[in-house]
Amino acid sequence: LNPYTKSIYIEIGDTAQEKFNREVIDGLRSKPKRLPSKYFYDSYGDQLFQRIMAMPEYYLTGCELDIFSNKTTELATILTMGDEPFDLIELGAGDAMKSSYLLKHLVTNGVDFTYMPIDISGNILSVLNDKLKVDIPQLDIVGLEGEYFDMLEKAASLSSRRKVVLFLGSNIGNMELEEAYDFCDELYRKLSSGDVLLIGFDLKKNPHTILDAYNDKTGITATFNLNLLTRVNRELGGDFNVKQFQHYQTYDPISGACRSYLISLLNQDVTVGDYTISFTENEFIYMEISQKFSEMDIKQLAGKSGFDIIGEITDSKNWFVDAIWRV
Ligand code: AVI
Repeated sequence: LNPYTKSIYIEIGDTAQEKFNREVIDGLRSKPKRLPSKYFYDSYGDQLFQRIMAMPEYYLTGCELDIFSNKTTELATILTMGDEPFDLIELGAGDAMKSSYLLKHLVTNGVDFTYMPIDISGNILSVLNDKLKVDIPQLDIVGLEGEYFDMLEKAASLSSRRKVVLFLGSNIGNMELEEAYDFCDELYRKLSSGDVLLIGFDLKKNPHTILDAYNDKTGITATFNLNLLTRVNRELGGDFNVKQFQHYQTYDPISGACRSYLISLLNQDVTVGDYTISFTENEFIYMEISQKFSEMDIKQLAGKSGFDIIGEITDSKNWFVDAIWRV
């Protein structure tokens, strides 16, 4: 992009589809090639991720579920901090499988709060709304459809109550470390003094356990990665031959980076819209990072972005932590 084109983008504003197109083309034209994993989640990608979460190797969901279902009172005590009413905002709520334990507990105990799930998908929000209306009829719920930070501002404009923000599932791990720092920084700036963030981190552990979670023998994770090529074909006029790419997963115990790649199995040209992208045999596309953290990594992230650490709840295996930070 030359600066002139850039300013036009800013002036007109990208639609979601234009942004997807721009990020895919930029990624495929960069060296090394890469694709943003945030685009994994079309409707088939959503289904595949549900299947990943149900796989025995993918321990993350079970660990955080253990925290939410068995340490609910502890969680509620730290988050509510007395009787003051608050807004409970969940970033990327999905089906709220884990948080619904907390929601039920709070409602049963007569706590005054509004649940505000934020999701980019209006469809997911309406399914969630219908489900929660049945499961927890007394719950006060306001769904916010859009990007996290835009919707956080919206939430602040709707009410001046204290905010408790949930960011679960080690979604923070899908950001490069720099991005994770920027993200926490921005979150800190969007919140007010006394607001609380509960953020899930997958911890460093036996490298085999981690690698197996992302390299399942059934090939669901491989299909999850390859599905982005299919999505590019369908939505951006691409002609990837998915059979000519192979999923490759790595985990580095020193940095804690668990990374996925798609390897081109031969020399090939791929067309996406107006662009032709050439691959050499064995060239890779870097697809996703799922960063794993040490206690020290987490402390540094909180400290650098300005948060005070007020609590930490781990699962029974000590594999996953929900950290509680305050502004
Ligand atoms: C959503 N996110 C936290 C998942 C993870 O563990 O990084 C996405 C995922 N990628 C492959 N398997 C699961």
